[in-house]
Amino acid sequence: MYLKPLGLTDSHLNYLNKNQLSIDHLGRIVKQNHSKFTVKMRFNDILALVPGSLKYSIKNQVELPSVGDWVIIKNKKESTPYIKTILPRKSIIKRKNIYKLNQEQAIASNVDFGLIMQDIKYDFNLNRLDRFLTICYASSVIPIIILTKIDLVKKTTINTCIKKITERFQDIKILMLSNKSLEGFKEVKHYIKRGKTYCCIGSSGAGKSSFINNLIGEKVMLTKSLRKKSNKGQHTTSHRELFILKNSGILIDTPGIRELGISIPNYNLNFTFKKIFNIGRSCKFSNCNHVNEPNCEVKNAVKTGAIEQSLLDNYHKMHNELTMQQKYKKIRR
Ligand SMILES: Nc1nc2c(ncn2[C@@H]2O[C@H](COP(=O)(O)OP(=O)(O)OP(=O)(O)O)[C@@H](O)[C@H]2O)c(=O)[nH]1
Ligand SMILES: [Mg+2]
Ligand SMILES: [Zn+2]
Repeated sequence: MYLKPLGLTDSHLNYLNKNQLSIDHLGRIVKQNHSKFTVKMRFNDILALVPGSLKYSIKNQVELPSVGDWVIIKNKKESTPYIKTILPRKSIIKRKNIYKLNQEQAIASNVDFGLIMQDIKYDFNLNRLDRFLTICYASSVIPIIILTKIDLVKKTTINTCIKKITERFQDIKILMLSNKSLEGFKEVKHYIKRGKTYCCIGSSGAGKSSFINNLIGEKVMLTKSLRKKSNKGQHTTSHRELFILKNSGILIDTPGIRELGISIPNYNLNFTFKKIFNIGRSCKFSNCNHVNEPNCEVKNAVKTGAIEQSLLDNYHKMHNELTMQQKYKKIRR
């Protein structure tokens, strides 16, 4: 197989040229299972390991190879192929490592679009959208919101949800679909472009794996019904995997995220909370926290209804979380 459908670009070829490397050693990680990586190369797939030298030379877990990375493989024809180098990443979707709090964890690399998926019936939540959007913006990934399971709700519910999202975020594409009736797939397919990489993120049970199965037209990922009592997903997908759609884009499935720890510098919140950021520029103090400072235009906007109280509340919550994290990082240094 040639590498173009896998997302190969001129920048990868330039890197090879500059470093006098052969394209025969280049591949893209399509699957990770513990310490083993499946790497798609020009003519075949190989199973590669990460050598100790790479593991011990890194400062942060996020520097370890992840699904979506372009890598150089050594010992390709021998029994122990290994990942020698990771090519510079165009983007990296990452989250807080829930086991090592001062570290980050890569979800997927070299992603162009983040498909934020929410089950419209049981999972619709604006505050959670804020978090997923922040992850996308902090990763240099363009977000697209996909509401799933529209077969389970009335048209009026769909319209209300769309209205709530568009009131909060003005310039984000919103798509909706049903994995059961396949309504909405025609439009979704229109947004999936050849050679571009799309990463599905969202809570467990949102329908990420069902979506990928439907796009591929075959059951490549296992799916499971929601838990009866809580209507929450069962954390069915436990690994990340990349799929190439025929004559179309590249899709990455990820496990549903349990605790959405964000791990980014504060300024990135300005993209998610653009409304607050724009109005906040007129506050009396340039470093206004919009809590109880005098002449705070953001607080005024809440009074007039131009900014929703719930938006400001979530901004404060996420802002405080990030500030605490920065302090914690400084202490650990
Ligand atoms: N009615 C309906 N059910 C859906 C839809 N999409 C997914 N489901 C069901 O919801 C359940 C969870 O779907 P999955 O595709 O496994 O969800 P997931 O996001 O991959 O979940 P994790 O792998 O746990 O993160 C399954 O029983 C699906 O059949 C939809 O559009 N409509
Ligand atoms: Mg899944
Ligand atoms: Zn203010």
